Amino acid sequence: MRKIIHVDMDCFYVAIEQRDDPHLSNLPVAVGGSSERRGVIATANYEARKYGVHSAMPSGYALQLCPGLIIVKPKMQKYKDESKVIRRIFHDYTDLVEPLSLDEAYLDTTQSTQCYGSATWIAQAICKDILSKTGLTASAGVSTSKFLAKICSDWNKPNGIKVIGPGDEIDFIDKLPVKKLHGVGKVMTSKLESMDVFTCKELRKLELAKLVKQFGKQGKYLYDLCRGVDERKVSSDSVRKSISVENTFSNDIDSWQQCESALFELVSDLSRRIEAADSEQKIHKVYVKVKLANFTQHTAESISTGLDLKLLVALLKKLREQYPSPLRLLGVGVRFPEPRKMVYAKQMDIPF
Ligand code: DCP
Ligand code: MG
Repeated sequence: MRKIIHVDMDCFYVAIEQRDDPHLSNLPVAVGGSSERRGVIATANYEARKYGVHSAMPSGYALQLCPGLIIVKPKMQKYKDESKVIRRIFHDYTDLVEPLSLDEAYLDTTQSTQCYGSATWIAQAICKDILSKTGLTASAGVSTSKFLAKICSDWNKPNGIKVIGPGDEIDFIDKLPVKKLHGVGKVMTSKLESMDVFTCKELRKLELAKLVKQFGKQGKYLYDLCRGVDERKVSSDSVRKSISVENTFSNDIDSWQQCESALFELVSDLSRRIEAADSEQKIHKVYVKVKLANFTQHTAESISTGLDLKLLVALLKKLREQYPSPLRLLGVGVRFPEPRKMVYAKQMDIPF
């Protein structure tokens, strides 16, 4: 039995801006690019969310929805510094910390002895430490797997904790709407609903073969999650060989416009993942990966020291020209150089 905690800061960028500028309190605030420069919203506080403003929305549209919205320019270095403080707090409770972005991480506290080994108390202590060291609130989910811990951290947001202990998983999953499962977007939700599947309990009635036929690899993932099966470990690898993100489409995509906008979305995800890894390692290569409707997989890569969007578009174009059939999956990633092996002095002929 594992004890997994998922911690996620509340309205992270905006909360920092509001903490640092009292003029912003009680107002609808977002952090993002300016509407004149076709910027997008990075995040918005709850006052602004009431108007429908959300992450990744064009700032111009956000202002139409919420005319009083104050849009503050992002100050990434400040957010990174806060993120470091939060990570240090996580490491006070366990070495097994897997950051997902600047403001969220999984923690495996199965072996932790702090707070008498209670994951619930550890989660409470972490939120308390975060508040006292940063003045910001966090929410946490505590359960026996990553996917349940993540759903839980969202359950009582903001500034809330939810726990699903061992033995209570299936009761909770039974009532869970399928759209709450990570990776189940609008298209998949409506497909499942057309099959009369609204909750995970109903999802469990579908046979594996049927789910795989409908959704490919995602089908197996759904089959497992609605049974509470999620063996993914909390991985705190400090030396990584690569970081990548990918998306399996509910319906294969084919037009260049669809492919390009899917790539843009993935690149923005990937850049947050890289930032979250906060690694000292320098990017060495970038690559684009496609899986075609016939399940064959192809990759195009190039040497690059950064996440160069133009280059990634060119790599995607190359793959589309070579393999002009519909895409099941698109992925994008960066590779880091192999860490240099230690060379022992005795094996070398070193002059004085
Ligand atoms: N972010 C971004 N672009 C996105 C989504 C998020 O730049 N498309 C940034 C801004 C967020 C931060 O990442 O503050 C964390 O993302 P979350 O999804 O955790 O959102 P918030 O912390 O802002 O709000 P919540 O209280 O819902 O967690
Ligand atoms: Mg957050």
